Amino acid sequence: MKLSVSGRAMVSVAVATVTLLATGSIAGAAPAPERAALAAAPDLPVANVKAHLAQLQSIATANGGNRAHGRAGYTASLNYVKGKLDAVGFTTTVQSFTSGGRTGYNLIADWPGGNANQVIMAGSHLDSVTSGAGINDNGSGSSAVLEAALTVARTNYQPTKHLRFAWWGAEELGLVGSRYYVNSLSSTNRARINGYLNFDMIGSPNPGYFVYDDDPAIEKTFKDYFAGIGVPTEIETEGDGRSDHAPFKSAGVPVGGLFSGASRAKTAAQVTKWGGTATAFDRCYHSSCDTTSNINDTALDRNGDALAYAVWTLSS
Ligand code: DTR
Ligand code: ZN
Ligand code: ZN
Repeated sequence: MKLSVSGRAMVSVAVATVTLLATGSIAGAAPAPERAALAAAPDLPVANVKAHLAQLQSIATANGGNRAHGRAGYTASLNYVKGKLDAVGFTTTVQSFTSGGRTGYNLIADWPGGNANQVIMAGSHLDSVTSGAGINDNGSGSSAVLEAALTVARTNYQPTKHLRFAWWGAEELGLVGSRYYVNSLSSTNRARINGYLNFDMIGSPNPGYFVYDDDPAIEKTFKDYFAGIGVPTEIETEGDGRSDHAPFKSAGVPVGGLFSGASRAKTAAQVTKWGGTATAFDRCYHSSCDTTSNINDTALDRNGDALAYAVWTLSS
């Protein structure tokens, strides 16, 4: 399937400078509760997120059973997401790269407006492994980020900062797409990014609620949200370097994100905390059974709403 844009694509990133605080924290990040007062984030309709997952499942089923880098299922997934965003006023850019002898694509979507010198990004990888549809890994993150972007448009949210959303290619080959994007930014454009929020596996069937402990302000924003709904969280400890926030962190961009668990087993203490069973958080990790039946709706709902809360709070 052809991309709905020419294969040749450039990243167009606004040009200005921004100074990150010495601590690397988000410039001007007030304590989350105050910011939350400024930006009442809307609820992200989980039914809409699940509808995107159903589309990604159909795409995988129609394209050899996967949505992997360099395959028709990935291109169809990108065209689905891009079509939704183009229809509601986002400025989209498709960035191409090669990996493993195949062409890969990142999709970048800018919401017009906001201070170009202070960019808040939310992203997720759109590719699956070759063995399956990749609905939890990572249709869950991609669909929640898409629904957050569509909610920005639907509510005509006009934040102080500039909002940019991204769907990465070839994460499963080693964070290839996100690293290509970061390395393609000028130092000026990179410094403009106040924060990057990553969402990779947020609907695991036996879920845990893990918050990345990288940037303190971003971490606190997520923890405030979950405290507000009475859901305990833990620090994400297995992910350093294991998802698309890593290239941003290496470049000095404040990062954060959410994770509901992969092949590791939930401990007895975590079962007491979160329910579920003392088995893998996601027994279908990188397997053919990672389909639409491999999703916990409550985890998808809670993490999607936390995503929206963080985007609204950190961009207000
Ligand atoms: N590397 C991711 C899955 C993954 C494993 N541990 C973490 C921690 C934080 C985010 C993601 C992950 C993948 O297979 O796509
Ligand atoms: Zn994976
Ligand atoms: Zn993943």
